[in-house]
Amino acid sequence: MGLLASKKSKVKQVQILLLGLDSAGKSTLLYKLKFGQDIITMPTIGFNVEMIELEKSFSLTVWDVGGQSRMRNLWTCYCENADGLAYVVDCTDQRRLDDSRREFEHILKNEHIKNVPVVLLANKQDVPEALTAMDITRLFKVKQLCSDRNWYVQPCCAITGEGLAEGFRKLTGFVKSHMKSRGDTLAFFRQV
Ligand code: G3D
Ligand code: MG
Repeated sequence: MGLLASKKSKVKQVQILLLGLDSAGKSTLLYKLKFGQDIITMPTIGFNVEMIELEKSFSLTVWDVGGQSRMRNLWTCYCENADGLAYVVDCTDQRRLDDSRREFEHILKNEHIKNVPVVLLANKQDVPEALTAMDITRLFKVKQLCSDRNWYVQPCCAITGEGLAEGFRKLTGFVKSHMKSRGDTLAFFRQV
């Protein structure tokens, strides 16, 4: 530990919960962000976790939790240490839009993520008939549901990567100010 500490580099690590219905594009998005590559995804059983560094000295640990209906009960187990929530919406899946909205509303009620900032990722914008970020803001009643926290709706395409870094930067900014307002910044420093 002493040897490690002597490197004197401090990286702030924050935990980001990546949720959304199955097939919304969570895993595609995570690996596009991590490796800049399209990967062929399989339905996520359990979770994927990756560290992403969009800024030096600020590292995001992103938890991509499976979104199938039988997995959704487990989402709450990941809430306890979450500093930010990224919620992915498949903007082409109008049939399940209400399911997605309901799950979103439900997870926001979790006491562990009370006031925790949220970015909704309005995914699959490459598809011509996709709902827009404005549509999602309205249909998900985001202003109302997220009135107790910072929020933003980011249009994106996990296949091309468009909008992903912007969305996660926005979330990072929110997380920083949330941590500052809680006055516990130092507790989140880890020496590496
Ligand atoms: P999940 O992790 O949320 O369950 P996946 O979702 O990342 O496994 O993606 C589910 C499917 O949606 C995949 O297609 C993936 O290629 C596709 N997808 C993800 N993001 C986008 C996007 O931005 N645009 C388009 N057009 N498709 C996307 P398959 O065919 O492998 O099921
Ligand atoms: Mg997945």
